Amino acid sequence: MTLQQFLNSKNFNSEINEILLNIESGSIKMYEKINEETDDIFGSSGQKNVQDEEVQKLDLIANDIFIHAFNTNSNIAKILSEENEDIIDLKNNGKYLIAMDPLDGSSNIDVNIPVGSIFSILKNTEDGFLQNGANQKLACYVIYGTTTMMVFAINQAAYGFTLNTKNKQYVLTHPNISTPNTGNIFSINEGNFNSMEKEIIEFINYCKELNPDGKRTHTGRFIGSLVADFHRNMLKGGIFIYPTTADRPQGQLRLIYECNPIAFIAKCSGGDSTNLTQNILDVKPKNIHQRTAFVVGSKQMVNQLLSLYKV
Ligand code: AFP
Repeated sequence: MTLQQFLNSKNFNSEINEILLNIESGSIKMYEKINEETDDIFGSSGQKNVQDEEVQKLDLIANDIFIHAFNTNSNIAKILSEENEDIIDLKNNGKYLIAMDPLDGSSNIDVNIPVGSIFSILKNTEDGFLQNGANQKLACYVIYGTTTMMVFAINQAAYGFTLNTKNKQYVLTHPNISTPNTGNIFSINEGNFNSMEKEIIEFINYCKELNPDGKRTHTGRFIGSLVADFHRNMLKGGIFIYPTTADRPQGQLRLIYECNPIAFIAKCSGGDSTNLTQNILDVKPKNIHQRTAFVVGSKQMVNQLLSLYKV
């Protein structure tokens, strides 16, 4: 079943369908850029973004592609992008807001590791982008990996579509994604080990414990590309942790356009998320590029980590 056929078979509202088709067309352009054109996609653009991070050439390409894709949609009032300090006002009374990280994990482009695009869709209310993640109407990511996949969550369910690269159609390959309640994967950058909270260290040590036969109980996987790390854990069962650290006292990941959409997809597939104080989806953002500590994954593993904070 193609994405279009799937949308015809559901009764999501037509505005949501249109946004999904915008993401579809933008992501196919991204696929073509990365896999078929390959000219001028590597390396730094020489610019820094609002967070003082180096902007890669493909970051700018992705930003332009998706802004262009949404620009034509009169249902979208504003776009918030990781690559733009200010909100982009499309100057219409559209009912929806889009927050996006057009290219997550861009430091991985030059070494051929999967990257992704992340989208959060909110109603256009007077709070603007400063709404709890629980208010999201739709959350979506695209992973450009060994295959290109579009995963989205709506109405409490999560779906995955894989791009057939011959006819450039997304095909439903993962209907009603359900994440395992527990798993054996833990994903964390252990380079931060010595500046993490003691509870996180305790959890990592627990993951490294051996069973009575002397075999490992967990496996460590961290690729440094949130979408790829989350996607694997969602399908196989596991936990992703990016806590506050000495280098990143507020956390590394952005609440509105990285953590919220990923947390929403996790919830709709049966997983859970937290900033280690409260559920990520209940956090009221204070500013548009806010960072946060982020834990997401299989319910039982998230609960186990949180239980260490209660002792
Ligand atoms: P970029 O989008 O700036 O490349 O950042 C990627 C990311 O936010 C996320 O995808 C990773 O989980 C995380 O950074 C990796 O960061 P560390 O290098 O600090 O582990």
